[in-house]
Amino acid sequence: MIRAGALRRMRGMALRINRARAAALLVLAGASLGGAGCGGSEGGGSAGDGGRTASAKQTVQIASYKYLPETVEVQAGGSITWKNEDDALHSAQTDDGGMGAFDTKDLDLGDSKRLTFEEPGTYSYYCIYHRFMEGTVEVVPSDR
Ligand SMILES: [Cu+2]
Repeated sequence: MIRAGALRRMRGMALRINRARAAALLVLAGASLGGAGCGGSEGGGSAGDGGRTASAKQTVQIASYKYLPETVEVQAGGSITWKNEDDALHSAQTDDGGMGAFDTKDLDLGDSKRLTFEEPGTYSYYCIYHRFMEGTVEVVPSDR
């Protein structure tokens, strides 16, 4: 009888722990959903949270014949600055004519060029001098 009772108590405890864990997971899930809603498409009007999904201002470093980061996300209406930290001439440009086409033109060591992006979309770009250098700009709709 004593053993059976102890067993029941242990089972009860295990059940309570599982319930507590499930509740904690639900709370976590709710929190992350809430966070996404804040910075996402709903756009509740809190300007401070706007930077959570994509910043209005980004910087891409050019170093060791690479764009860093290779993919950069910016809000529509925001800007990206390319800064050349290589001792070689580089550029960042899309093929001509496409929607959202851009071109930083020549960037020498220490040069930087800031471009503004208005049209949401994904744009692949490259360096005119080193075609293996490739990067991507993702312009996401502004929530303002
Ligand atoms: Cu280059």
